[in-house]
Amino acid sequence: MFDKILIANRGEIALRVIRACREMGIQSVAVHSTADADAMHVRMADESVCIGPPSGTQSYLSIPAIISACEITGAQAIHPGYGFLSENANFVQIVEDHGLTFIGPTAEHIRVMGDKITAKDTMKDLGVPCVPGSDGGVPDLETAKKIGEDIGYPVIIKATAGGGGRGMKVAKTAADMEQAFMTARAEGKAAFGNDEVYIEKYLTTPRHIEIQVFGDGKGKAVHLGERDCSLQRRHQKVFEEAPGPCITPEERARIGKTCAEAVAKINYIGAGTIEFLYENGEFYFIEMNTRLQVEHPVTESIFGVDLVREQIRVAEGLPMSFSQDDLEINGHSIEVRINAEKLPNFAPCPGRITQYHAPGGLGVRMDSALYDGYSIPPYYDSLIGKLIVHGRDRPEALARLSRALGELIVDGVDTTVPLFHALLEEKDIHTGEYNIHWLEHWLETNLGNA
Ligand code: MV4
Repeated sequence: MFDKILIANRGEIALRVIRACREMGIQSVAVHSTADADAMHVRMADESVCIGPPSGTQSYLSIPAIISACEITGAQAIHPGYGFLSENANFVQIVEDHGLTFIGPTAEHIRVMGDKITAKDTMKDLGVPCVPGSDGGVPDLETAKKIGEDIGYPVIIKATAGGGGRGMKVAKTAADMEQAFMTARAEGKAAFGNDEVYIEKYLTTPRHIEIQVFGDGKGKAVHLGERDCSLQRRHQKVFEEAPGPCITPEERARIGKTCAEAVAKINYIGAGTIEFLYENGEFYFIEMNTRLQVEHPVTESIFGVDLVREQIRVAEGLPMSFSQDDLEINGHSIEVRINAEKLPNFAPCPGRITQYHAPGGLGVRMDSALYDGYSIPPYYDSLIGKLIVHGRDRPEALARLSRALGELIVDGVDTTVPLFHALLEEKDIHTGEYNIHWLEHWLETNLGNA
């Protein structure tokens, strides 16, 4: 059993992990940059260590500083949260080499899924349905053109080291192939030092549906249904919900079983998310994320489980506290991301919070590290809170979201709250009829967003 866990992160996710630790009787260690000395995660943890100057590279991403903080405090395990070092296979290796436990998957699983070509190969072999496309990497333009003719245009060229929308180029017709292929390669090389690319049929109007999986690392795994995260802007999710408004119980059971069996077969440990594009009733695998995701609370809400607690349990070698048959969906949950950003262009808006009041009441969860008088530093991402609501059904969740947004007070900086009030006036949001392009189209039409 762990007595003490170090959280290699900041903001709301650091609080999320500290809370799970406290409920389990485990001591928590916060790490922080000099810019975060007054941050809520530092106040809430049992102990804290300053690990460097403001820049993420020199603090939350500094492997020597974080390992040293473990040695100084006697923490036996590290929870990485999301972002920062959460999907860094090299970090996991170093953590283990120091006799510490990484609360998350193995370095090998992170490596395999971090390379999108090996991820897709692996999933395909495990029986997970994938987008039709090239068989592995595409070495040159000539081969790319041949594949384009074979699978038919439009196609998308993706950098294998990319993901989350970086290093992707669409070729609408054969005439676009040269430009798209060369650009995707160059972007992969420049951003990740890897120019390997692969090609897929471009799906024009899919939804983003992701399956939450969880493994014990010993061949047992479950799925916790899907989240629909189609409402995104520039590959940043803004509104997520579970269950997906367009997914039937039969579809869920089928794709969920496929995903759970796949990760069981590779002895996956901890939380994982298998991302799909969903179009015309079919699922197409695109990527797997080997971390706890920002939007995990919507899954927790409908299944009534604590995913962080389970992560810690399996990292300790304990079994998960539930099996597939124990998992039953109760109602509907929606999360909105409250960012310190100024509309219409979502410009980051750091600054001092003059007043903060969190909403409450039945079915309302506010995960945030804000407090009255807190100054949001300009060095990190702009997520300042997640409002998660739960209702017996989707209409009740939407009504509760509107009510809770009305109670929320964040004064002193601009936030994305007005966006959500406006979205809740939209018929398509109430009917659930949206796809991955809906939000960007809406922003252009309604806010004149670039
Ligand atoms: C695609 C696609 C259409 N067809 N792949 C964007 C991020 C990365 N995770 C995968 N992405 C896409 N891959 C094929 N074969 C469209 C996207 C895409 C997208 C996906 C999910 C959510 C929002 C998106 C916005 C634009 C493009």
